[in-house]
Amino acid sequence: MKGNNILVTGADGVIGWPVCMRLALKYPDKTIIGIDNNERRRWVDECGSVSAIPIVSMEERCLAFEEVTGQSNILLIGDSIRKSLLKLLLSLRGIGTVVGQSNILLIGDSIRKSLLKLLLSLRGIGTVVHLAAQPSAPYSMKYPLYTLRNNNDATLALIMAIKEVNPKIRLIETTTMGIYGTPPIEIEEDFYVIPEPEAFEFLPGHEHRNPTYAQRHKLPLTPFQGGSWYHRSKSYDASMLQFASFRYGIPTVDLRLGVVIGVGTAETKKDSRLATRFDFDFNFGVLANRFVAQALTGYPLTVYGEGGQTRGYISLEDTVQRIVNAVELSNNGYLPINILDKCYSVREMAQHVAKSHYGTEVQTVPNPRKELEDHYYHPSTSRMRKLLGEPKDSLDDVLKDAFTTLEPYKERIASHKEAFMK
Ligand code: USQ
Repeated sequence: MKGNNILVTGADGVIGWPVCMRLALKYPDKTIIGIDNNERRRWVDECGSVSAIPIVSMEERCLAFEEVTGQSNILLIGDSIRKSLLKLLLSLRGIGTVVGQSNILLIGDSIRKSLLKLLLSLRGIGTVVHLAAQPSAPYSMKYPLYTLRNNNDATLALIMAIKEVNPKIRLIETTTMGIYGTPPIEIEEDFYVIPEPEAFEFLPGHEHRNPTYAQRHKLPLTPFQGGSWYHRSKSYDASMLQFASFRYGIPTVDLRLGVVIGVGTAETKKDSRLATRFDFDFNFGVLANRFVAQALTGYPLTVYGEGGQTRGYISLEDTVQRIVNAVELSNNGYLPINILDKCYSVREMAQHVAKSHYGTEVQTVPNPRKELEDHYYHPSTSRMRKLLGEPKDSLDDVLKDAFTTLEPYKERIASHKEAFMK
């Protein structure tokens, strides 16, 4: 792997924290620098919910990781340290006037970019794993501007910082399968080749039969069919990544994640202080996770509308491993990879969960989202399987593990069950 250390953005997130730990264990000689603005904790709190599994602060996580593994190569930078870095930056740049500490974070993108540049250069970073985002579709429909600014500004600031510091820094971002929407065609991980019109076969010339014809008529597979502002923000990110890779030569991997489910990974289970969050509320809980939390508290599973909405699912454990494996890829240009294992409709997922937990009721609720409720969904995963390995966890493994792990937190979930539908 080129470069030295690894920067992980969104290091306090469901996926970010276990990714930091696995990278730290895999690369004991590298420092894993995780940054996070702690917003996920605030969003869920604002929605009147909590993580079903209690989580400790970023600082405590770091200390616990060191205590449990004997390794001290994770450096987590939360808001307060970010402020310190900004102050450092302001002094390095000889800025004369600072209007009070609380104003520092309100300064716009150029400072954010400068801060990132400082971080990238001072710490000798060779790879950036960009996971930071506001990831909820329903929350994004309430706060579109916030979501776009939060997600797209950060990605652009990161791209420009990399371009200016060292365009050889590898950039890995998790976007989403949702950028494709639910198209009535196979979702390839590659470019879409415009089919040759049959009629042309009979025309003189046949230039279109030359291989360059096919190359010229390849289009990126329409990444603009997402069904929420969140999904759209990731389409814009994918477009920026592709452009930046082409324009500045940044080696980029775009991991298009399906719905990530489950309660933890090998590392999060080593100690309760290493746990990652588990959300079940209307905005931040994802389908299977919500269903497990609902089943445990005797709340009927909430199938929206006809329940034919089909998505690709993958366990948190398998997701973390695919992201960590992506660090070793050696692509030069822009490489999109679909990350999911199997597809299920909402109805099928409800049946699986109900079967795993005796006595669970399934109810149909009017769909609070605008989406197709019965549709074709066939994503390709061959590139993931070839380059990043086969996922290992079955849906039954994930559900069983979730039921066992969450059992002690039933009361905690039950005391927030109004958050299931608001
Ligand atoms: N759904 C229900 N009942 C519920 C919750 C959801 O029927 O109680 C339905 C939704 O309407 C949707 C499907 O289940 O049709 C999946 O919903 P979700 O909340 O699990 O997933 P989604 O909103 O698509 O977003 C999640 C993550 C997002 C990630 C995305 C991958 O929040 O960050 O990018 O999954 S994907 O779905 O492939 O786009």
